[in-house]
Amino acid sequence: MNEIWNREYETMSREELRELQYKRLQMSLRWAYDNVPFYRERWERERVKPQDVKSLDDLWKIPFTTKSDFRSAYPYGLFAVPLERVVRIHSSTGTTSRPVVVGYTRGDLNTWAELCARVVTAGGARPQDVAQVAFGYGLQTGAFGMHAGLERIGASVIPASTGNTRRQLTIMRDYKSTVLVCTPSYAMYIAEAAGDLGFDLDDLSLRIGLFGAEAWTNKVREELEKRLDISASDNYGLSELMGPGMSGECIMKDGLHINEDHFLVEVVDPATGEGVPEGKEGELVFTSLTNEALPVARFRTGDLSSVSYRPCACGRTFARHAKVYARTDDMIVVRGTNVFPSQVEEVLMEIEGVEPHFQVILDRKGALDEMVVQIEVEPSFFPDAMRRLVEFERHVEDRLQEELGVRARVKLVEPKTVPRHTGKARRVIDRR
Ligand code: DLL
Repeated sequence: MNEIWNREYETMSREELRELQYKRLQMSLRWAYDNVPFYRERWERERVKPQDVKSLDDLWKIPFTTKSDFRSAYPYGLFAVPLERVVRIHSSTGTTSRPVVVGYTRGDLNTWAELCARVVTAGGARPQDVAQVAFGYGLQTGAFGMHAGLERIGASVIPASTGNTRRQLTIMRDYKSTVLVCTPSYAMYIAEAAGDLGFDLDDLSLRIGLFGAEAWTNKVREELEKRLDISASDNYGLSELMGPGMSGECIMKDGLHINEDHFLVEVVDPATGEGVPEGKEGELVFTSLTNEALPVARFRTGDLSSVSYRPCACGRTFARHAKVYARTDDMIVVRGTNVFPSQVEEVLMEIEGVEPHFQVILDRKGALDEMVVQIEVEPSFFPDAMRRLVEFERHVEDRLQEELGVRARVKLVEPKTVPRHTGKARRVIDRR
């Protein structure tokens, strides 16, 4: 089971890796400085030049890049090559403002396929697999990236795209898909809808799930593995740097190996921007080492995680980051207490009878924040006495309070009424 797509790089010694990283870093910083006026101006203002970075430890001298820099540069302001060298453009949906636009040269697409090939191999996909890609084939990066990686390893790729769950299940059953590629919340939805749509999960041939693009807990993993009878792995990435293919779990499922020969990782304190020691949680910051169209220096992802350089039993020498459970910006503040939706999920998944769908609704009643957690219970609950339901609500409220340190009102809703998503799930509605 433990195959490695590119042994030469994925198992190179840390010493060799650092040498390679430094060589590539120098080239990449120089490339950005020479070709992207944004970087040149910003770095000149900070009085730093690429040659001031004399080792990997000097990286802190380079200023951070943020999502808002991408937005101000909309659409092509951060590109380092003329459009005639760009062969693909993607963008991530701007829910609140302008979208982030990213470009790839032919060389970038080749690297992207290579890195996704590593990630899908680490997750257990093989040439004989039939891989159903249920990410949306559109502006976003998920589908095209994973598609290219799966094709590169020689799997038979089905570009099913997202939505139309009945057709999704028909394809899965009839074409005998062995690998499912999508967001964990869509996988959960597929598993759940199957029965209602007249499918028997036992008729499927799935063996592997490659899930990513949003935060999900190990409890959700267990649930997906059980319901779909698969081994599920996590993979991570973001459009600004490349899309999927930046990191992924191996069979040990103990952290996601970062493709460190193409991306330098740092973990910083989100408040101060200072580096934190190995193993400590902070915000992930990435620097691209080989991007041609869009070199990115020290991008603040907003994703909270920690990094470990301990050797992994799978043989890969690349550092691993812990599963990303939360973003600095999905933290909600309820009556002064910081709450992450992932904490709510963790509690709910431990409670017998709760379905893995919920929504947090925030309101302001007078001066006070009110937090309502809508959860679904198993259908068998409903015919039961009202008293049992009320007791159950109190029980969940108590458990949430223990974990979050703030009281939420729990509202049970009928099965299948919390909105489902075919892409990334929306867990919080803030009406304050
Ligand atoms: O979600 C790229 C991707 C597609 C990765 C398919 C994996 C699979 P964006 O739409 O730009 O790109 O969103 C990036 O999504 O900063 C994280 O907050 C979140 N995210 C992505 N993967 C994971 C993951 C794609 N495995 C943002 N776990 C990132 C937790 C994730 N969060």
